[in-house]
Order: sequence, then structure tokens, then C-alpha cells
Amino acid sequence: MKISTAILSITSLSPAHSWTAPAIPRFTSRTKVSTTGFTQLHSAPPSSSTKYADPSRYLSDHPNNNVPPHIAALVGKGLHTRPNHPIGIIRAKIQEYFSSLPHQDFTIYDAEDPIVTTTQCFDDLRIPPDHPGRSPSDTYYITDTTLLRTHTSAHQSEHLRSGADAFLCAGDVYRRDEIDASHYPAFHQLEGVRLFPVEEMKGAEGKEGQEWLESEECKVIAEDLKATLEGLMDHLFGETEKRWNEDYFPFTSPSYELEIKYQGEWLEVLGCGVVHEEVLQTSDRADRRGWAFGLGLERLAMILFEIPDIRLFWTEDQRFHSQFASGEIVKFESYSKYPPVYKDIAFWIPEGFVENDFFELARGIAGDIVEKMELIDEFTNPKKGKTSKCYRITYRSMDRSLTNEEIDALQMQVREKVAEDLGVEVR
Ligand code: FA5
Ligand code: MG
Repeated sequence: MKISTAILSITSLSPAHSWTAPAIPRFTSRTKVSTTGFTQLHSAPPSSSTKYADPSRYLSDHPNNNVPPHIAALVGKGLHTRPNHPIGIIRAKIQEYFSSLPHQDFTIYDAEDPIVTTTQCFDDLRIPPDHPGRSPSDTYYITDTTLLRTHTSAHQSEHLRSGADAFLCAGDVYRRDEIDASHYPAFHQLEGVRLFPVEEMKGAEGKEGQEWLESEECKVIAEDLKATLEGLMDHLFGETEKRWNEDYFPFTSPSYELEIKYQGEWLEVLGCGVVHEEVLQTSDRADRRGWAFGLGLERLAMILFEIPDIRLFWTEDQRFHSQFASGEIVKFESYSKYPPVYKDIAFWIPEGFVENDFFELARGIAGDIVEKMELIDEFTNPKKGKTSKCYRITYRSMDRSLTNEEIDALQMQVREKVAEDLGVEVR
């Protein structure tokens, strides 16, 4: 993922947001994991996360609403709570691992409202007002102060405040992002938080900042975090090659990301760290210390089931769904190898051109047959003082062959709309 769209980016772009508390209903399902968490998950009543499948909740006349209909239509599908869907299967496997850990019971949340406030998603997590992750070029806003959550960390402080000491929280998250086989504007995350018993953290009392970072207790937490997540990866994949990198999140310190080797390449699967003491203070848990992580379920499922394209998770095609069953890890058999169609488009960009607006515009017109959009050429004409960008759009259906005529017609619509809506000069 490009640094400018990651939640951890630190450069500033967007104006400050004002905050007034809107009244949004919040429904949360709580299931306690028993020692046989896996079986309990299967016998549990169906999750109510699908109650959010109502596009009218996300589309409004608010001047700053930037949720397009094709995104609103994805909310509430509840892929993470479907026992026979790869996202649901991997979530169950992760819960199974955490319920097998000694010492702590993890409470499970899986049906929070995907609409959150800027306070939940950003302020409570020390994400500053000018952070690019808050910018409308990266985030889907419903009003100025409500949005589609960009990460499951948006629920950290409410669960901490409610008194939870250890919990997992899974859900669909939304980001305006680049388009390729491993990036999709909607995906799923699973958050985990563990607070340590007060007795084990006696030595940390009153410590903040550098003094806390250097304390024995902070190191103990970071080591427990890494060991827990390495154990999770081994539980999922057997022995996999993995590596830790330092990372930055405003809500954890120190922070790390974990990468695993997949088809010869390092793939980032999660971010994590020691919960920042100010986040604990905000959540009225200043007496406690602990760790948090957030992982991408699609990335893990793509590796585990060998699913080559992130769009497949959203398909309704039975040739996909018939291959998966609760609790079973199988290799996905490709049922289609339809040829791609490439189309290039070049244009002079105006000042303030936002790449994500262009990606979204194409998806809005052509939908999921847009497999990839990449910048293949860029130059500035010094006389004109103008910059030209050339993008290659790869069109490919997972379910059928595309005709040249239909792609030409779509490409023509993209050319017209990009000039109309984004003020570019198509070349
Ligand atoms: C976060 O979202 C942090 N909230 C994670 C976190 C939680 C850190 C708790 C510390 C404590 P990040 O933006 O890196 O971090 O995303 C986390 C994971 O989500 C990534 O590692 C990746 O697996 C997945 N992910 C991110 N963007 C996409 C995308 N567009 N498509 C699919 N998966 C994605
Ligand atoms: Mg990251």
C-alpha cells in the first residue's frame, strides 16, 4: 500500500475537522469465547452484521458525502460472519487460536455499526486533525463527522471503556485506495487487544513517554505481542517465513508490522504495537497496559486458500462458493481464466488532481471488471507548465469473456466522465 493511503502516514494534507457528537445507534453483539470457542462459533446464532445492508444509510444529500452507490451496496454483506466463506473460515480459525491461549478470555465482537464518528475512528486514537488518513481523498464520509470506518481500531476505545480486558473485533472496513489484485476499497480487519493484569505491571506505575518505553514492562508486552502473533501465523500456515519491521501508528508505541513470504514476495499482513498510554487514559483505563494489533483478513485468506484476486471474495458465483466449507482449508481451484483487455488513457491533469477520484470513477462505471489501474507514463511540459499522466486500465471478468465492443463503450464513458467530473484534458 502506498504510504499516503496507509493509516499510519504522518504528512499532512487535509483541513481540520470540526466535531459535534451525532446520535448514531450502535448495535454490538457480544459472544464470550469458551474453551471450545471454535464449536461455539458454529452453533452461535447468525451474526446480525447483515442488518447494515441498507444503502440509504450511507447515501445522503450531505454536501460532503462521498460514498458512491457501488460502495454503499457492499456494506452489510457480513462476509466475516458467513461460516462457509473464506473470510468467515479464517476468522473462525483465528478465534480458535485465541481461545486456546491460556490466562485470558477474549470477548468477541463482530457486529458493530460500520458507521463510526471521527472521534471513534481518529481522535480517540490520537490521529491528528490534519492526518491524510482523514482526508476525503482516502476516506468515505457520510457527514462531516460520520464515516465508514477505515479500520477496526475505531472500536478500540468503546470496548476498553466498557471494561473489556481482552477482545477480538472483526468487521468490514472501507478505504479509497489504489486498485490491484490485493487492494479493494472494502476489506475486512480483525482487531485484537489484550490488557495485562495490574499485578504484572506494578513496575510501570506512573511511567510515561521515554521512561515507559524503556521499562521492563513495556518490553514484556512487546515480546508477548510478537510471540502471540507469530504463534497465530504458525497456527494458520504452519511454519512460514516472517519478518518484523518497525512501523508507526499514533495509537501504539512501539509499533511494528509483520510481513510473511508469499509467492516469493513479502506481503504485509498486520500492524500492531503497545497501546499508547494516552489511548488508555482516553478510555478511562489509565491504570492498565497492553497490546493491540489489526490484521487484514483478505490478505491472510488469499495466502491460505491460494485465492489470486481480492475481488473474488465479493463474487456471487457458485463456482467460487461451492469450494468452501466451514472449518476446512482447501486450495482454491480457478474456474476461469478469461483474457484481460487493456486500455490506456492519457490526460493533462488540473491542479489538485486526486488519483483515488479517478480510480473510483472508473469502478463506478465499469464495476468489478476493473482488475487493475496503473500509472504507466507521466511527464511535465515545461513550456505549458502542465503534467500529463497515462494510466493503463486492465479489464477482466472473473466469470465470463468480455467483448471488445463492451469495453470500448465503457472506456468511452470513462473518458467522458473523467473530463466532466475531474476537469482533466483527455489527450
Ligand atoms: C491499520 O489499519 C491499523 N489500525 C492496525 C493496528 C491496529 C495497528 C492496532 C496497531 C494497533 P494498516 O493501515 O497498516 O493499519 O492496515 C492493517 C492491515 O490491513 C494491513 O496490514 C493489510 O493486511 C490490511 N489492508 C490495508 N489496506 C488494505 C486494502 N486496501 N485491501 C486489503 N487489505 C488491506
Ligand atoms: Mg500498514
